[in-house]
Parts: sequence; C-alpha cells; structure tokens
Amino acid sequence: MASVEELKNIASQVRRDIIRMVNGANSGHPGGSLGCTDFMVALYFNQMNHNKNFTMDGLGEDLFFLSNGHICPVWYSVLAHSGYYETSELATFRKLNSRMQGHPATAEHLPGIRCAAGSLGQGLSVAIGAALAKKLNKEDKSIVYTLHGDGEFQEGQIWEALMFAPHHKVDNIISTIDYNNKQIDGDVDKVLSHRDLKAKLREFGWDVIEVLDGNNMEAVTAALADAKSRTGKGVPVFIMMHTVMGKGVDFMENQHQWHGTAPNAEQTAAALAQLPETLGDY
Ligand SMILES: Cc1ncc(C[n+]2csc(CCOP(=O)(O)OP(=O)(O)O)c2C)c(N)n1
Ligand SMILES: [Mg+2]
Repeated sequence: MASVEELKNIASQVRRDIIRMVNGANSGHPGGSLGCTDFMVALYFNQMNHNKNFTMDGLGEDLFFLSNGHICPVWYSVLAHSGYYETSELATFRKLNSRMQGHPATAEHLPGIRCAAGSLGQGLSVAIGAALAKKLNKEDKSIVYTLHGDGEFQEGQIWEALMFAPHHKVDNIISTIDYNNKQIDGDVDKVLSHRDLKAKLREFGWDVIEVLDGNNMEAVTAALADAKSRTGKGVPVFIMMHTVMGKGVDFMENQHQWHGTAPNAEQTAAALAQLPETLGDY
C-alpha cells in the first residue's frame, strides 16, 4: 500500500500526463480529469484489489467503472502507472488507431477497461449488474467501484439505478460523485440543480459519506477506507466528493470552460510549471 506522500507524488505526475495528453491531441477534457486525480490515484494505488494482468471477467478482484467517460485522460494515465501498459502509449491519446480514444471503449482492447463510457448515465447500471454477478459467484470480498460526474447525475437512468441498488441490497458497490458543481455549460446549480443530493440519496436508501475536500489525499484515502468498512451491510455505499474542476493548475481551477478545452503551448508550459515531474514524463 502506498503512503500518502507517495500518492501525492503519483498524482502530480498524473496531472502532468493529463495536460500533455490533451495538449498533444489538441482536444479532450482536462478539467474533470484534474479534479478527480487524487481520487483515482488513491483508488488504484491504495484501495482497490486489482490485477494489472487484465482479464475481462475480473474474477476475484475489485472492479472500477468510469461512468463520466470524458475524463478518461486521468484513467489512462493511472492505468499506465499501475502497470497495465507502457506510459509511452499515453502519447497516442485521441490519435488515429490509438487504443486511447477520446472516450473509453472495449473495442480498442485497452487493458483495464471493461465497458465503453461517454454516453453519460450508464455506468451505475452496468456496475450494479457486475456487483450482482459477484454475489452470484459468491465473491464475498470483491467490491465494485464507480465514478460519476455531477452533471452526469442529471441523467434519468442514474435515478433508476439509484432506486434499484438499495431495493436489491447491492451492498458490494461504492459509488462516488465528482461534486465539482461544474458541467459543460456552467454551474450544475444553475443548469439543473440536484437541490439536496445527500438527502435524496439517503432517502433512496444509500449509505452516504461526504468528503468536503476531494483534492486532499488524506481525506480521500480516509473516505475510501471508511466506505469499504461500510460494505456488506445490506445497503449500497455512496461518496459525495467535493472537488475543484481543474485542480492543480491555477488558471483552470473552478472554470467550467476547462471542462473540454485543450491548453495551447503557452498554457501547457504554464500548467506544467505548477506540477512537479515526479515519476518521469512519458
Ligand atoms: C447522454 C449524454 N448527454 C450529453 C453528453 C454531453 N456531455 C459530455 S460531458 C457533459 C457534462 C457533464 O458534466 P459533469 O458530469 O459534471 O462533468 P464535468 O464537466 O464536471 O467533467 C455533457 C453534457 C454526453 N456525453 N452524454
Ligand atoms: Mg461536474
């Protein structure tokens, strides 16, 4: 298990990768990727029991489904640093014939990816199916994780899935929302408010943990450990994780324009100057 210091070092490198990938492709989604970096690093390097020798079935291991597929730069980088494939492949992001398309796809056969994502709202349903399959297989210790965007949570399918999981006692799932209050067109509150999301989730029957600073590695690792301790108790577990879109790059922070905009050469240099190279650039 990595120390918090090690996790922070990995996160800095992952943030560099995100900036360089999106700049290299001149397209992609840096904002949510940077905001979810601490969570993704904590999940893969500290929390999940996962196997870099990838099998689609993932029998006997924890599974992760990225439902807000547009933030795949952070996932591609974390998978590379976890040993699923060489980091040099990150240079192919969004290029023709690359396994790292702008949204994750199984057809590309990139190790670590079990379901296409990008059409928002589907990942929770998929993950509940996987969690139920693990129960059928009597995999008592395996957990299924998901990550969602808060804009994504406006999708109707999410609410069907939120209703389904507690009713069917799917207690081997931990779902997290990237609660950055930003989406493609502005503030989530203004586009279509969730109002009191925590109360809604609790009323639906989820056990909800709130993380006030989802960009604080200590807080994220503690929340994930807490969430794990709450599994297996008859109810699904949810992490409401407040983050800052664009975290780590001052001019991107809290700016919804960076949801899906590529930094130019000058902006890339300014961003990289704020993010120490810790593991080596690809
Ligand atoms: C079903 C569907 N509708 C619309 C879109 C277009 N879209 C892509 S990302 C996005 C905003 C999502 O907001 P959020 O989940 O908060 O992500 P963030 O901007 O925080 O990264 C939208 C509307 C989509 N990908 N899928
Ligand atoms: Mg958002």
